[in-house]
Amino acid sequence: MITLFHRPKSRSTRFIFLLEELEAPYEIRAVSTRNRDGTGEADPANPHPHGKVPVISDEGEIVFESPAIALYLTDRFPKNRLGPLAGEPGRGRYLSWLSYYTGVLEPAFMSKFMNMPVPRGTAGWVAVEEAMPAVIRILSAGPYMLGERFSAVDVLYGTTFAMFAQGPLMAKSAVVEEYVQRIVSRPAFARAQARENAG
Ligand SMILES: N[C@@H](CCC(=O)N[C@@H](CS)C(=O)NCC(=O)O)C(=O)O
Repeated sequence: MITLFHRPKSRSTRFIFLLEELEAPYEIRAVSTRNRDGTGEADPANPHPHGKVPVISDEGEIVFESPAIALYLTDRFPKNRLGPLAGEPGRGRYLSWLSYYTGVLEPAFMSKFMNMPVPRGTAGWVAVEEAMPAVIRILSAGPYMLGERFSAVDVLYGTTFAMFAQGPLMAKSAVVEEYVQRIVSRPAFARAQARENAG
């Protein structure tokens, strides 16, 4: 049984979506976190080193950080083939785009949000204006980040773009909007929303 340490409407929400896609046995453990305005407190029961969510526990095996959780879960519950396993074709591409999510894409959005230039040659990430064309090139060639197959990478990217595509952080793109529609129209996405709203 997987325990998801969760705060509603946060980065942990997408892991309800992934767990639904995987048809994995899970329970949700609601925790508090600190908020952007300085209010709130980390829950002492949350094993994340900074009291953040998401975190999962697999019978005591703790995993934190979104790409690590995605990889752990798709390896652990391979039935629905949500990520190529070690030795399978596409594994390299899978690991690369998972890592790119927190190594490049999130910092790119955060730099833009904070109006911070990204120093070429020093920062490990690039500006949104460089990252998004690379992602759009991939999505123009196939419906999903790994090509024909939906994967856990799409859970991360699709839910992120669903949040940003209508805002000032991202240039409008029909390719991205169609991609978001493909992701949010999945039955597991609706089940996850219902599960979250049920509390
Ligand atoms: N790098 C982490 C980021 C996790 C994160 O920042 N989560 C936010 C919620 S969306 C949080 O827990 N914030 C509370 C805090 O910063 O103390 C991941 O991708 O899993």
